[in-house]
This record gives sequence, C-alpha cells and structure tokens, in this order.
Amino acid sequence: MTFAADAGPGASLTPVLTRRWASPRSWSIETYRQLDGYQALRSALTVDPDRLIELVKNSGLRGRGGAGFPTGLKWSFLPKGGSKPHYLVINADEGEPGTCKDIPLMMADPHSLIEGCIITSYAIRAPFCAIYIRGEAVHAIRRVAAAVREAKAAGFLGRDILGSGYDLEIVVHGGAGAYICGEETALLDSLEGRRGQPRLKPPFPAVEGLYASPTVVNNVETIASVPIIVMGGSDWYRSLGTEKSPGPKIYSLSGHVTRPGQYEAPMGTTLRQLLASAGGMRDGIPLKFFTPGGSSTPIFTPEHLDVPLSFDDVAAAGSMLGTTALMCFNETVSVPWAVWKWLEFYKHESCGKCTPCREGTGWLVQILRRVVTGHGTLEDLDTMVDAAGNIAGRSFCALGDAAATPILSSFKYFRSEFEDLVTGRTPPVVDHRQLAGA
Ligand code: L3W
Ligand code: SF4
Repeated sequence: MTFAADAGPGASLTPVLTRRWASPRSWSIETYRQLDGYQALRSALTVDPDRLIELVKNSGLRGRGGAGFPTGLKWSFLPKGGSKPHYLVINADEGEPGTCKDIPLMMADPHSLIEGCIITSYAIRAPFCAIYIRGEAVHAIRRVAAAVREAKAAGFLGRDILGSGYDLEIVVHGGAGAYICGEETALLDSLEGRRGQPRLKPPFPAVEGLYASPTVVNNVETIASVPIIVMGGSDWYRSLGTEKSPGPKIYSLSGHVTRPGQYEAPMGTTLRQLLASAGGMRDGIPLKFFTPGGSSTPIFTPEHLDVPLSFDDVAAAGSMLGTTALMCFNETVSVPWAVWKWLEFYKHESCGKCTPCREGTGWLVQILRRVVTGHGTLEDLDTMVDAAGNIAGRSFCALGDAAATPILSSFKYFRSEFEDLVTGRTPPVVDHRQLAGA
C-alpha cells in the first residue's frame, strides 16, 4: 500500500481551530480581533453561566487530552455554592510521544486558548485560571504569556471584564519537563509547588483539585474549541464529526509521511484519507504500523487504515484515539526497535511512586536491550509479556498502562519479529557496543 496510486480521496479538511494559523502574525491580538476574535467572549458574558455549560454539553465536545471525557459533564460536576473558590487549570503539558497539536496551537493562535479560558472560567464561576505549559516548550510559554498581557491590556482580563462585573486572572506556569505532570493530579501537585506525582482518585479534581478546591482540568485543544461552539452553536458543532465524537479535530501526522504536520478534519476521518492529504507515505515505502493516538495507544496496522478516527470507532477496533498522534512507520522499521525506544521513554519518565511501573519498566528495558542486540531468548519474550501484563491495570496511574501497551499490542501483530531476533533468524537491529553506557 503506497498511497501514490491508490490513495483515494483525501480528507475533507475543515480549518476551524486552525483557520487563523496561516494569517500574518496570527498570534497577535490585532490579527485575532480582525478575524472575529473575542466576539464569542462578548456574547458569552451576556449569558447565564449555567446556560454556557448546557451549550457545551449539547455540543457533545469531548476532552482532547487523551481520554475523551465529555467536557460539559465535567464542568457540571463542580459543586454548586460552597465556600471554596473554583479554578480552571489548562493542561498544556503536551508530552505524549508523537503528539504535536497543543504547542502548535499555542504558537499560532494563543488568543483562541485565552478566549476559551475566559469563557470557561466564567461558565464555572472561577476567578483564577492557570495554564500549565510543558517546561521544554519555552517558546510556547513566552508566546502565551505575551498573549495574556495583550488580553489584559485590552480589557479582556482583570477586573470587571467588558463591564460585566466578572473578574479573572490568568497565570502562565512553566513545568520542569516531567511527562508525569501531564497526568492531571500530578500537574496540580506540581502547580502547588510539590514534586509532581499522581494523587489517588477519587476525589476527582472537580471535587478536590488545586489547593483542595473544585477544579476543572482541561486540555488546550478542548478549551480552544469553546469560543467556536459559542459562535457557531451546538447544532453546527455536531454537524461535524460523528454522533458520539462530534466536532473538528487536529490530527498530528508524523514519521514516514511525505508532508508531516497538523491536519484538521472532522472526527471520524480515516488515516487513509489523512495520508492522501499529506502526500502519502514518504518515497512510496509502504506503511507497516501506526499509533492512532500516541505511543500510549495500542498500535494499528494497514488493515486499520479505514477505521474512522473517533473515540468509539477506534476503541471498537481495539485501540484508543488518545491525542490523535498518528505516528506512521514504514516497512524499514523494526518493531522491537520502536518498542524498545518507547519503553526507554516510559522508564525514564516513570515517577517511581508505585512498584509495578517503577520496577517493571526497568525490567522491560533490560530485556528489550537484550532482544534488539541479539542476546535475548525465547524465555525473555514470555517474561516480557508476563511483566507487561502485571503492569497493566496494576499501576497507580495511566503511565503504567501506557508502558505496557507497546509490548502487548506489538506482540499481537508482530511477535514473529521478536522471535526472529532472539533465534538469530534476523540480525540484531542494534550493535551491543552502541549501548555501552546507555
Ligand atoms: C469527575 C468522575 N471527573 C473521570 C475526569 C478526570 C479527567 C477526565 C478523564 O488520562 C488518557 C490516559 C493516557 N467525576 C470522573 C471525572 N473524570 N471520571 O475525566 O479521566 P480518565 O481517568 O479517563 O483519563 P486521564 O487520567 O485524564 C488520559 C491517554 O489519555 N493519553 C495521554 C496522553 C498524554 C498527554 C500529554 O501529552 N500531556 O495528553 C494518550 O493516549 O494514557 O489513558 O479529567 O478527572 N467520576
Ligand atoms: Fe508513577 Fe508509574 Fe506509578 Fe504512575 S504508574 S504513579 S508514573 S510509578
């Protein structure tokens, strides 16, 4: 399957979230306002906050951070009344391997996120919002912080926003480069100044989040979708995508693709369509496997090219939509090598709080090093599957499950590649001397 001749029609690209990205100085407040920016805020501030929550519920918007939880429902979990303040926290700690949509969004159109933050904070009656951005993305931290200053100078933040009587402050917080801080409760610990490690759930952040107060934690793309729902209405939003996964989605294509990048298309678009829009596989070398939503999601093979990329369709086909990070690997790639690289990542990023993940990821990496250097045994393969099976479902947070996923899903489709390496039918993919000190 090369996508040169048999690609079929491309995706019907629908620039909604990305519609301003190609405009000159798209990140400035001047460009944003020229292109209808902050109009949704004006209209939202005239509406009762509960009606905004209803609107987002009716739109069917689901979280874009990986789990697909219904956004309006999450907002409605915040307790009514009570003495504690409500908070909004934006998870901009984009770190999932292959995921590259939130940082591009913040770079190209930071005001869409900020407008979404203001509307959401108003809807959940929060006086304070924090945007937690991955530490390595210094450029994004600077860009969003500059946009917050612009928004404040224009009267969209601070006291009595647009004469509505509503007050809001937004703080931009840079993380310190730990993947685990993308887990929402570890993020909250980090924001509070502690070492980022997941908390026990329940209580969910909606009940006890930042400083033990009711908190909504949402992803960047989720919140940037709010102004367009306010402007377009829930029926229009539902006219894009599938019934259970409505709206447009930013798909990130990476790997052996002719034109990698972000492609915005309705939920339910297939990889075959996206690849056709992206010029197909690079150099016509066929696709071997791909991740539908980052390395935490079970891999797919060319037989899944026509699976609609929506939460439910991908789940029905045996994987997860995750963050729609479509990493595409061609036939030159060794699956054990790719799995080894992913496991090195999870071992490095394991926070160490629970034994299955802390110890298990280390064991898996040791075994995988033996396998890719040609020093593994058939028994090693069974041990790997056994260890992965004991991490999945037995770890404290989703990182443990994520670490087990590449092993379990690659064995489902490509066990013979591991066997060929340990029996010497294929040569090692890595020279053991390259691993000295690794
Ligand atoms: C109140 C309830 N709130 C659930 C909330 C919960 C959270 C959201 C989803 O992991 C996945 C993970 C990664 N009352 C609630 C409730 N909530 N029940 O709903 O919760 P959950 O536990 O289903 O998922 P999660 O812990 O948010 C997210 C996968 O996404 N993933 C991750 C990518 C990483 C990034 C990144 O780069 N930063 O996004 C990719 O596949 O493995 O399975 O807000 O509080 N009864
Ligand atoms: Fe930490 Fe891994 Fe346990 Fe999550 S699963 S708490 S990352 S050790």
